[in-house]
Amino acid sequence: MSYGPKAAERLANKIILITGASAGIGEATAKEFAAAADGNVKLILTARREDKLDELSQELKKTYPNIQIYTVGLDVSKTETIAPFLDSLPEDFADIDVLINNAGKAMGLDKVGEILDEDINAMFQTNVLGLIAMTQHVLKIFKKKNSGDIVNLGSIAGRDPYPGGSIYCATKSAVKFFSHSLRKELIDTKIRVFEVDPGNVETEFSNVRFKGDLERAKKVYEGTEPLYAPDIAEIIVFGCSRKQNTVIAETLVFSTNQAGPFHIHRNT
Ligand code: 8X3
Repeated sequence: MSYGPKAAERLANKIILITGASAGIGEATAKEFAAAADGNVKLILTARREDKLDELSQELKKTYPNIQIYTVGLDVSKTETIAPFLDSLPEDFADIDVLINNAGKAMGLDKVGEILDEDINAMFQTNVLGLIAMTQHVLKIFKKKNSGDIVNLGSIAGRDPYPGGSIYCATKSAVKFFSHSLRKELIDTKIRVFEVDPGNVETEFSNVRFKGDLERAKKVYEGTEPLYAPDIAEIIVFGCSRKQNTVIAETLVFSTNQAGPFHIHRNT
């Protein structure tokens, strides 16, 4: 999609760090930034699966020979690795302009009392503690130059909690309140904080939630036309390519046939 010449100008030469960039919304966001700026950006792509990042990097470089990409294997849940990762960025990539805090996951739909400790820890470590740690470190860079964009991926789950989602919903409401507190703290700066809250997006999300049970994952989207990763990527890039005086503070995004976590019309 084209956001027009003004958007391309506003994005030109930006250094954009995306977490969870190996698939889904992260990968789509990398592609969307590249397209919107016609390759005139520097992308720092991070995720646990480095091979996937390399594939994405090759693909983007083929389409946009001018694009600059730096890929790093990073698991944001290992919060102690975040500062060393930022410190080791090549000089050309060190002065980050945009942070897309995308890495996140849901594990299971178990009721309270039956939730595995490892699932609780995994969700909080990645969705909350990883996001907070990354933000704290990158914010130092943004404060020095009094500019920068932080996009936090929330969820409908952070607004409308549902049975079986207690931990995931708690992590996403934590993202919401962290984001809004941060925006208030930064009121006297030019640093922008965006929160994007998707509903059902057909990605690896449900495969991960149901731990590889693909049949169960497929059922989440059965009979619906869900959102796809590029639909959310467009909204992220639209936000980051607005004029400096504008912040799209929060965005709730459903597919046309969804109105709540389980309020979904299905053609079945
Ligand atoms: C994903 C949306 O409704 O499965 O963040 O929690 S939901």
